[in-house]
Amino acid sequence: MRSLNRRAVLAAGTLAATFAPRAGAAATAVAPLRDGHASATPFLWGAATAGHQVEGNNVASDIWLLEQIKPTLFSEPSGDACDSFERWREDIEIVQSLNLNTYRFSVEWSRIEPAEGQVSLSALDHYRRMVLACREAGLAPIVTLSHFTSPRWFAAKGGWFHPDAPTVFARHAERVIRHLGESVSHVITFNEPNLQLLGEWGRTPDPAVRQTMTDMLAAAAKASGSDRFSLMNTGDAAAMVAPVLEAHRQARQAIKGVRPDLPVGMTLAIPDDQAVGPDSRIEEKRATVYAPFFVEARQDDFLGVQTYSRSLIGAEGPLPVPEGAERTQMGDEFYPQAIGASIRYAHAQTGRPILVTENGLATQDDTVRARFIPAATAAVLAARDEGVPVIGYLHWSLLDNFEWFSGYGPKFGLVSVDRATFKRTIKPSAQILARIARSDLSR
Ligand code: IFM
Repeated sequence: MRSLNRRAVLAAGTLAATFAPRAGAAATAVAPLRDGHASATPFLWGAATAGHQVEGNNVASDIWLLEQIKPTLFSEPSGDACDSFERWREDIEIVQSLNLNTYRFSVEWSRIEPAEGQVSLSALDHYRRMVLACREAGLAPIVTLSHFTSPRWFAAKGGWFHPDAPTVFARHAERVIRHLGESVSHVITFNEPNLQLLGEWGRTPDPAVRQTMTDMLAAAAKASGSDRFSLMNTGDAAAMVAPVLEAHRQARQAIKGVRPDLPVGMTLAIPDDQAVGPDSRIEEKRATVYAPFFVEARQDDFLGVQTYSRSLIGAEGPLPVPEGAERTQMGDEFYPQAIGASIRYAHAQTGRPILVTENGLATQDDTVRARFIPAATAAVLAARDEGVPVIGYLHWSLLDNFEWFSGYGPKFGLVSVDRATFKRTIKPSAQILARIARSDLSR
């Protein structure tokens, strides 16, 4: 079970800006997004990472424990990841060198609050330095508060199912924004809170994976001296929607209390769903997987859309990737134009400005990424030209990083990372994105 595909595990049913000027310039205030329209600020061209996937040694987090415990569904532990907790300045310099104006990263709650109520000012200072360094480099820093991981103590209390979870998360959100200050460009409360619903919809769980998941969580609970261990996108997916949306609401309110001008949103995993045949179950899927989140997103400043491929939906549910189609390392169909349809759909459903917070593919062959990027960005810009308020495109990912259950096998990065030395090497496909960004920003 070396390379467990994240989607396969999810399907098992148990896991369940403002643009600041270039270098040296002072940070500017964030222009508010006007109702339903993108602000007049430049298009956000960027790359994204998440703390647990790049920082390394995120030892107080829930997922770190699951990687270590027996049995585990993780093919390997995250370990040092890309050593970005130390090398973040280099990462920011790379983003800047690629003509991009935005860096999306996440703050790790378990570093900021490793034990309940014990706040690490040193960790908060670390992330504040990152935000300020982005601004100094002319980058808009987009901060994600919850990118799957939570502190281990939070999971051991029942995670998002604990009645206090929304309040506790909102307190964390307020603390982060107070400390990171005026330079944050946009805040994402939750990354893909609909991922488990998406993975499970219309699929029959693999009983062996389901059993290992149950055993892994039981072992983690025991190791934590608890009778429960619950994290984002595990357990009863439908039951988790309400508490997570309540946490989002409370966090948004807390953030606005500190910075009323700061754009707040969440991100959703949205493939380009395509109906096949007259009895396609596509609307049923949409009602289950996206609709509750869209309702809430209508109150947000923007919606983050994360698209990797298309999904064909027939009368029985999801259909396999068409025979003979080119596939990525994750088994998805190579289908870069998908992002155009998901942007239009998400905007039509919410009326909100859309930020492409993730888009990309896993491939060992960078020439495939070099074909993907022009086609995907062309689809985004075509939607923008049609009048869809798309405010940016952030490629996933800046670095070849830790791909959850699949470990270090899948290569999503614009930049490769030597696993022994952490040396970063910019791939040719990154220069293609750099050229596209420069040409668009200089129009
Ligand atoms: O690596 C993940 C990321 O953490 C969330 N969105 C999908 C990416 C690729 O699977």
